[in-house]
Amino acid sequence: MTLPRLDRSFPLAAETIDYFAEHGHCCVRGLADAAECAAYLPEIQAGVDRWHPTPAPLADRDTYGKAFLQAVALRKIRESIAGFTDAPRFAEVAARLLGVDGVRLYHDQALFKEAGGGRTPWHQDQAYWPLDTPDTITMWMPLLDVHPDVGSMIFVDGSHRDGDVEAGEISNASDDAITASITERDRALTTHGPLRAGDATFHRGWTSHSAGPNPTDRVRPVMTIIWFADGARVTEPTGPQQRFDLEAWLGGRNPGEIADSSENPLLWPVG
Ligand SMILES: O=C(O)CCC(=O)C(=O)O
Repeated sequence: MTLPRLDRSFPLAAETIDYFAEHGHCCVRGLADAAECAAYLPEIQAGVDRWHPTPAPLADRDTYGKAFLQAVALRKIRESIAGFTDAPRFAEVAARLLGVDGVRLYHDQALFKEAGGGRTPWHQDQAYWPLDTPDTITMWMPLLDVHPDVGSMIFVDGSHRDGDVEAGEISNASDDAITASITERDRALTTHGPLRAGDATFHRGWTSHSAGPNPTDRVRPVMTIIWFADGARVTEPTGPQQRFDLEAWLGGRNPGEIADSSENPLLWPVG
């Protein structure tokens, strides 16, 4: 089967760019259409099945494990998925939201919240990333319509400006730390509500976020892509989680070097 090419440029509204700059997150409706999502879903599902051939019962998992099945680097284990992850349409939107000339891929990952799956604890993604730039961004796109009882992510408005609130990796502890920082800083929360297949939210690496549980009997299949601004350098890892990311995602580049290995292709502008 020929998969759709996702290279058509998307008309991003100036208000969306302004909203993102102010809040550290935004919603872009209709970035892909239902047919495009339907074409890639079986490929991405196959990637998830490859990572999780026999998932443990939800009751036997910790909070993070209950939140979703996580399947990383899908474009590497299934070539067809590169058509989605490397799509110029998505990378151009990422670059325009960040206000940078170019973006490189950090990695892709599917996050399938299973029927009965738990809530996603509050966390900051960039705590994991040994990069010297705050110009990092994640696209979060459901491949099927999201049920209203599940909804999309919940963001702490403006939290990208706080930088690292030292909540650490995603866990009950990060949930507690960010809950406390929301109260201390008197921050407002925003969710963009239920999304259609192909709508997407974008958030900066330091934007604190969480997601509700899945009380329905249907999986919430979401694909994510993470990019960073071209020109960023690798930093000394601050702990085991960043050491893991340094080895996994930066193609052998060392602290102090530009993060420009072949593992981190320039996806916008298109060469
Ligand atoms: O899908 C979720 O429940 C959470 C996703 C998330 O934390 C992320 O994409 O950074």
